[in-house]
Amino acid sequence: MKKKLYNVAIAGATGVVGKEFLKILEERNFPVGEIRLLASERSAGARLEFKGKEEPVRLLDEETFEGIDIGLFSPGASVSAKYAPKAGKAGCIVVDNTSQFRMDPDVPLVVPEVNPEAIAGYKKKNIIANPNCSTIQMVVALKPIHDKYRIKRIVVSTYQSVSGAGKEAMEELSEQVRNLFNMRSPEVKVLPHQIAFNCLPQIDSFLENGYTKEEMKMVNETRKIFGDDTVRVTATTVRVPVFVSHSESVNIETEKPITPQEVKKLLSKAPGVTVVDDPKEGLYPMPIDAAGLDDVFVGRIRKDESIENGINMWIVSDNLRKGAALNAVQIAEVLIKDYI
Ligand code: NAP
Ligand code: 3JM
Repeated sequence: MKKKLYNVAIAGATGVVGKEFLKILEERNFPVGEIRLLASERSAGARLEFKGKEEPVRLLDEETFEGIDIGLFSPGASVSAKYAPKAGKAGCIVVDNTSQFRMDPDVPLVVPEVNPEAIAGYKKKNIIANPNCSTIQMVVALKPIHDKYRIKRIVVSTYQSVSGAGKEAMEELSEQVRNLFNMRSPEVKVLPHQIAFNCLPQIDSFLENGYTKEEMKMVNETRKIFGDDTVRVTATTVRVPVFVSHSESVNIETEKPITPQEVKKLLSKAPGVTVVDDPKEGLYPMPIDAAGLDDVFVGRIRKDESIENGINMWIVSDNLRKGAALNAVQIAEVLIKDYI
């Protein structure tokens, strides 16, 4: 029997997430029929390689999504707001990477290792939301612990790479480093302050409550994905001068007694997780090792000695892969296997 092929559109194809989509569809041999690459007028007419062939980039503005089965979207929140519903109405199932629809009660927010069953809810709008990169890697590591010990509270601090802010932020870090080594003053264009040799405790904009939008994404998305509003979450999100992979220091308090040994055992069997935890040998997850890989890496698993049932851990993952494009392609894989 001939394998069924699916027509796929990538909105934001020329971005860092968009290019990762192309790589991952090819690597995982996703059954693509037509591939339609979409971006703004800045890139319309450019070409990108897919499966050894040069494919043209078209203007998203004129797109009707007629004949497209799956839309992988990462063109920014306001652009998704405009085009994802249009695509959905035309019968294209959109997996959207922006924050636009994540908290919409009619849109499922999915991490396939954690809540694959939620995908069934896509039919209302034909849109499925991909969570924020920092949320994804944290919930992949915490879900097995929550299921067994019930997590009451999560305190997370992130160390997020510049690729999370797109291609221009990556160029900004390179340029600032070059300028500083050449005795020139670094230029600040995309990120709120100099990022070279610095840390910025601001990702996305500030809200009335003193938190950033990125921090509140971690709070609200975690609860929606766990389907549990009683989990208390508090976050501090920080941009660091790393190109790819986000790191997180995560502290959890559980209802049931828990030990680091139990957590290590549980996580070494967990889907999508690799435990790297041998401090005597200097082994723990680091962004340079996780970049380009699929798993969520967990180490520094130890008891929080300040409370009764507490654990500290260090979670690292490639934000462009599991944190964005890979998670979305995994959702599309479940869609074609179980739904369409
Ligand atoms: P990027 O490298 O700056 O790329 C942005 C992409 O969007 C480019 O392809 C750009 O096309 C396209 N674009 C921008 N404005 C557009 C418009 N008006 N119409 C059509 N296309 C437009 O950014 P990125 O890192 O790939 O991230 C893109 C978006 O994905 C983010 O804004 C965010 O919402 C989301 N994101 C999600 C996650 C996640 O799910 N975890 C992680 C990172 C990012 P041109 O080449 O024409 O400029
Ligand atoms: C990651 O256009 C925008 O406002 C996009 C900002 C953005 C987001 C977001 O809010 O969609 C940049 C980088 C994200 C995200 O994953 O939440």
